[in-house]
Amino acid sequence: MSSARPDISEIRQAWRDANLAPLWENARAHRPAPAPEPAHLWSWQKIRPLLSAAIDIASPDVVERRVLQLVAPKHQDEQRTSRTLAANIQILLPGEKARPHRHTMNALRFVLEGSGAITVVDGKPCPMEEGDLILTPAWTWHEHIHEGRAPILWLDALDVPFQQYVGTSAFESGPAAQLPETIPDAAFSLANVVPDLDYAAKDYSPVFRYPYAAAAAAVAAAPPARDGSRRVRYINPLTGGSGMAMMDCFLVQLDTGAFTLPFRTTASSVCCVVEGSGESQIGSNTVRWSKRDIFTLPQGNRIVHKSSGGAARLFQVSDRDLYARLGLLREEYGNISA
Ligand code: 1HN
Repeated sequence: MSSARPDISEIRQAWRDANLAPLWENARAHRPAPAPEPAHLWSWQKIRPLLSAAIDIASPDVVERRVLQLVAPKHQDEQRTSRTLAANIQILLPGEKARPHRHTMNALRFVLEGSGAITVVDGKPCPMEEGDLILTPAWTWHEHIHEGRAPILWLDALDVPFQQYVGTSAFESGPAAQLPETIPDAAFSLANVVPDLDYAAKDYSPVFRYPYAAAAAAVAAAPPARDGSRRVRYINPLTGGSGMAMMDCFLVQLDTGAFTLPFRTTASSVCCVVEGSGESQIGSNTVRWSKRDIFTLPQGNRIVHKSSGGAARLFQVSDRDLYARLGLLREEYGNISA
């Protein structure tokens, strides 16, 4: 008697029981990359009243932070803004405080509306005025205190999705028993003179605050970058590298009427309109934007920006430097098919 042919359903069950799976039936294997994810716009005019609604519903006396997450349609399940970044809006009323804590996730604050708050980072008070960028890097203690006269709203951007993926998220409530040493900002008051210290000591900028007026003056004077926009990068003055390991920030100026050269990158960004209005072609979508709007530039899309009316300025937070250090950054300029 010849031996019976093996029964395929029995083999499948045996594979499952042994935690084995045939690669040739995996829909993701050996396929071209999926089409780039579409850009998403949060129009300030539309979301501003919805942000106000959080004021009565959540108080920082009770919840850790009064924050609404900007969840991109493609990332609903993970509640994130892009593959690596979580962008949120935080609101604080005059007299309110958001208590101190620290976490392994890097975070930044970019002020959208209001003034008069401070973020205290490892004991250093960082004033928050419109357009200011404040870093609260990995494992630094931070709290927010608002002594202004009107609500303040800022964009929070964090590397939460990336750190969840790599399994490094940790959190600790304050107050801090002991604060690490910091370097006074006065030691960095001249851009081309910095303290002579061990560069490798920390992988984030020792200066946490980047005031808008100075950044805006710098970008206005910057020569055009490869795509034709004027761009400045928010760096760590000790290394010339990105301000924090996982988030790389830029201020972009689009001069009146000019189009940028088409650009495509494997990195993703979240943009926030600081001044002016305009439109961006992002893949097959056209996003029309004005002051305080927030939109995504998901990886792989062909991107062209244009200001309408006068010059426009965009704040951009990206995972560009992270991808570059991992050997994953690919960038193209010019003749790119949509
Ligand atoms: C956080 O620590 C803050 O400190 C805001 O203001 C938003 C979202 C996820 C995890 C930590 C803050 C956050 C956050």
